[in-house]
Amino acid sequence: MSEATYLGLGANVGDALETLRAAVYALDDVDGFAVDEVSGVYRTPPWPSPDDPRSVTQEPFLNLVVRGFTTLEPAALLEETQLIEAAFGRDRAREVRWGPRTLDIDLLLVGERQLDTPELTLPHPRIAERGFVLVPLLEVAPAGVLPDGRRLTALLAALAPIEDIELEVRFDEVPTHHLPRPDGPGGPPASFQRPGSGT
Ligand code: A4P
Ligand code: MG
Repeated sequence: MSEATYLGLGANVGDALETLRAAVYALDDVDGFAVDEVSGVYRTPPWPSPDDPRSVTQEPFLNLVVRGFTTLEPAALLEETQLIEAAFGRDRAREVRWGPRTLDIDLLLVGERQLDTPELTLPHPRIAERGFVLVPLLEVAPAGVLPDGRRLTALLAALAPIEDIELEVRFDEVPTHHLPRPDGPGGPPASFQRPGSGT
C-alpha cells in the first residue's frame, strides 16, 4: 500500500537552492518513493529565533516541503533520506543541534502513522513550533490534519505573527545548472511531473 508522505527539506550552507532542487530529484529516484508535489522554496529566518537561548547564529535557510507516495516502511525511508543528506555533504559528526546544514530532510508525516522510537518520531515532533515547516506544508496540504486531529491551519494561526518567511521561488522555476534533457542527466526523472504540469 502506498502512503501519502510529507518531507521537510532545509539548507543554509553552500548553494542551498541547487541542493534542494537536486535533492528533490534524488528523492524521486528512490525505489518505493515517488514525488507528487513540491511546495515553493521559502527563505526563512533560522529557528530557534535569536531571543531563544538555544539559538545558533547562522544564515537564513531555504525550506520546502515535498508530498510523495511511498511503499517503504518509515524506517527504510529514513535510511534513504539520510543517505541523500550524506550524499550532499552532510557530516553529522561535525554539526551542532539546530545549526547550519548543507541538507536536512525530516519525515514530517507518513500517512496516519504515530511512532516513537529512538530513531524515528512520527509525526515529526516539532511541526507545530516551526513556521518554516508549516508554511510550505500548508501549500501542499491545505486541508492537512495531524493524526491527533489538530488542523495545520490552526497550528499556523497559533504561531502568528509569522514574520520574514518569504517565497523565494516556485519550485518549477528553480533554474537548473545543466540544460534539462528529457532522457538524460540534468533532466527531470521520467516519473516526476512538475507541479501544475499534470493532468
Ligand atoms: N529522527 C527522529 N524523528 C525523525 C523524523 N521524523 N525525521 C531522528 C527525521 N529524523 C528523525 O536528526 C537527528 C535524528 O533524529 C536522526 O538521526 C533521526 O534518527 P537531525 O535532523 O540531526 O536533528 P533533529 O533532532 O531531527 O532535529 P530537527 O528538528 O530535524 O532539527 P535540525 O535538523 O537539528 O535543525 N531553521 C530554519 N528556518 N529552517 C531549517 O530548516 N533547520 C535546522 C536544523 C535548524 N534551524 C532551522 C532549520
Ligand atoms: Mg532533521
